[in-house]
Amino acid sequence: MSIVTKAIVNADAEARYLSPGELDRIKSFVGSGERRLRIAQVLTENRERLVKQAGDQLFQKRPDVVSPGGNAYGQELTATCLRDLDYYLRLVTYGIVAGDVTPIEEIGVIGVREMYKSLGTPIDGVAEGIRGMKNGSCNIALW
Ligand SMILES: CCC1=C(C)/C(=C/C2=NC(=C\c3[nH]c(/C=C4\NC(=O)[C@H](C)[C@H]4CC)c(C)c3CCC(=O)O)/C(CCC(=O)O)=C2C)NC1=O
Repeated sequence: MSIVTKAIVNADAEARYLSPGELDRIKSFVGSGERRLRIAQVLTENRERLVKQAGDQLFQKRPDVVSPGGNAYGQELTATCLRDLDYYLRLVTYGIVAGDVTPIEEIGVIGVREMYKSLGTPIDGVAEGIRGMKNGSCNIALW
C-alpha cells in the first residue's frame, strides 16, 4: 500500500476527511515523487552490479558461508544467496516507490528469521549482504 492508499483507508474507516497531518504527508510524498522514482530507476538499472559487489564483499568477509559446509557453498547455493540479495533490492525499490516500508516488511521481513533459521542460513550474513547493497547504492554518484 502506498501512503496515499493507507491514509484513505484509515480515514474512510472512520468516515472522516483526510486530516491536515495526512494531507501534509501526502503533499511531501507527491513532492518527492520524481526523486523517488529516479532512485528506484537507478537501483533497478544497477541491480546486477549492486548485487554482485555486495555478494563479493560478503563472501570476502564471511568466507565460511561459501566454504564446504557453508550455507551458500557451491555454485547453485551461491546463486540462490545472490538471488535473495536481489529479492531484497527489489523490495527496497517497492518501498521507495510506495513511500512506505510496509511492502518490504510484509514480503521480506515478517517471518523471515524463522524461515532462514529453518534453512540454516545465517541471518547476520543476509543482513551483511543487504548492508553491502546499501553502501553500494549510496556510492552511485548519480543522484
Ligand atoms: C521476496 C521474499 C523472499 C525471500 C526473502 C526468500 C528467501 C528464500 N531463500 C531461500 C534459500 C536460500 N537462501 C540462501 C541465502 C544465503 N545463504 C547464506 O549463507 C548467505 C548469508 C545468504 C545470501 C546473502 C541460500 C544459500 C538458500 C538455499 C539454502 C538451501 O537450499 O540449502 C529460500 C528457500 C527456497 C529457495 O531455495 O528458493 C527462500 C524462500 N524467498 C522469497 O520469496
